[in-house]
Amino acid sequence: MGIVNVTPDSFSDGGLWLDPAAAIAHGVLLQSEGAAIVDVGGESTRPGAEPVSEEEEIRRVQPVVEGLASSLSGATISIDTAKASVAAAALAAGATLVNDVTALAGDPDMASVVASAGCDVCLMHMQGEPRTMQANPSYGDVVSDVKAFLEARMAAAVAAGVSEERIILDPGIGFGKTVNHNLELISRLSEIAALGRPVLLGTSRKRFIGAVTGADTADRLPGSLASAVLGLERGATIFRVHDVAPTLAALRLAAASLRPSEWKPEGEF
Ligand code: HH2
Repeated sequence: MGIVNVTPDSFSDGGLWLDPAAAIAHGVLLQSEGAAIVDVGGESTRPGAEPVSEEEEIRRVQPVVEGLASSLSGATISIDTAKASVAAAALAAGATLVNDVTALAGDPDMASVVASAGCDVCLMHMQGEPRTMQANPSYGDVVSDVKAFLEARMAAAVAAGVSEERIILDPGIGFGKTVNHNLELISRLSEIAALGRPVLLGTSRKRFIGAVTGADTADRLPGSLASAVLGLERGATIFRVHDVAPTLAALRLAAASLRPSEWKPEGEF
């Protein structure tokens, strides 16, 4: 999953793809590098980010989703939003996956938008809300707490009419978590994978990588690759990343080493 942030303030690429044509071109590039999913977001969720109105968010993402729908061949378009109206506009414009960092709990209308569209949905764990989530994150056992939350949100989604086979789960790296919480979640990701749904891991360039390696945002690719490889080994199957080509290369090598008998030349990952 390649990231296209149509925002002025995203933590690593804010302002780069605000122009719809530039955002569309970037999504096309990410697909050419091997992304199977292109995730379009119009509101930054970085710690401390200010909320964006729904009109402004739709204004940012709708032309990009529309443009990608006619420019991408075969890749899934994902909309990264917590707002039902934004999700509905993006689904109408060609998106088929709703990536909701509030796991359908942020907007009372989101579950019904997803259920009636019959689209795929990613349910992510977050403690608190972006403006304040890094103030003092605390858990009993972070992995058990995140797992219980995801299980409950999955049950709520199914109760609202979302089919279970459409659900992707995400521990929400960096969302209301200390460095240690993030490391623990990666280390024990298999416990989340045991819920039986595909697991999405979003570690790309995040702050905990800087804390461990000392690298600034622009220099966090090596740490991002290490976390993706570890995540693969522990059951993640979708990787939300800024740097698609190097991530795919690292995952290909890791996957081939984990299952040598399944590796074939020219094989699709
Ligand atoms: N992380 C970010 C945004 N959306 N969605 C999912 N499912 N999982 C994540 O880990 C995740 C996410 C934050 O990263 P980014 O989009 O690069 O920055 P920003 O929120 O500042 O736009």
